[in-house]
Amino acid sequence: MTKTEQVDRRAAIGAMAMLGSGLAFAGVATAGQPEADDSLISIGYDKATGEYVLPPLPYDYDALEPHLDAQTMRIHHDKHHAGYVRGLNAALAALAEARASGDASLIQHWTKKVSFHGSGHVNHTLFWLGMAPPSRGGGGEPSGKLADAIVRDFGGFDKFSWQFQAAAKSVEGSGWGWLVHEPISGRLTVLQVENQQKLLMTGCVPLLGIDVWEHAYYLKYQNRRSDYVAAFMHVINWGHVERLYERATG
Ligand code: MN3
Repeated sequence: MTKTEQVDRRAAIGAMAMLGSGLAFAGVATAGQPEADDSLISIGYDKATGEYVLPPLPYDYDALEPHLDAQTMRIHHDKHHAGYVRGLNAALAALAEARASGDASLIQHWTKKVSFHGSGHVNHTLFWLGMAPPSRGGGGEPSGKLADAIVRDFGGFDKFSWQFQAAAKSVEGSGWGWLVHEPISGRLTVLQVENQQKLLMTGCVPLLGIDVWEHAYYLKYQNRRSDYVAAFMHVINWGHVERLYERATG
């Protein structure tokens, strides 16, 4: 890797941290192997090679059945998420070349690609970690500080659940529903993100996201996005979301 590429990577990491929240994609001991306590977010980057990497699914492809089917999980993780990782690494290399060439339109093109693929990588990494099979703690309701904050900011878990699902169901086109921590006010809020990153509020820390691109549900649910969103609620890994919240609020 050239020095320029290294600088670009650092810049991109910084940009993703702002965009995505202060998530540091660092601290990977071995590609694909989560470190003990930091399995939350640090598994998408390999410091040794300086490349972003596809983190392994933290459970089997069929572990979220019947809510999320194995075929969808396999294609979504192995093909779609892998495509974002590949796209991000490629876009950063192309961006370095564009900068060296001084071609402003190419720089603009590849900068947008870094934002899109980089956000796709962050989103999917958090998406997998935000779910767990019911036999391993998926579903139910949060506890602790996060539960208190949900009562404070939404009026109760049921009201949060309704708002989160309503937001996810009504994203226009492809996108995400996110529960985020807004650090200026210290409040929780729900955002609708289009594509991978549009309509995100800068600085917000993503805690829980549901992918509502059709590739996330169409094989099993076809046009019934509402049913998919309702099913997702049964596999939320609230323990993971609570850890992200505690980290964000220190
Ligand atoms: Mn997806």
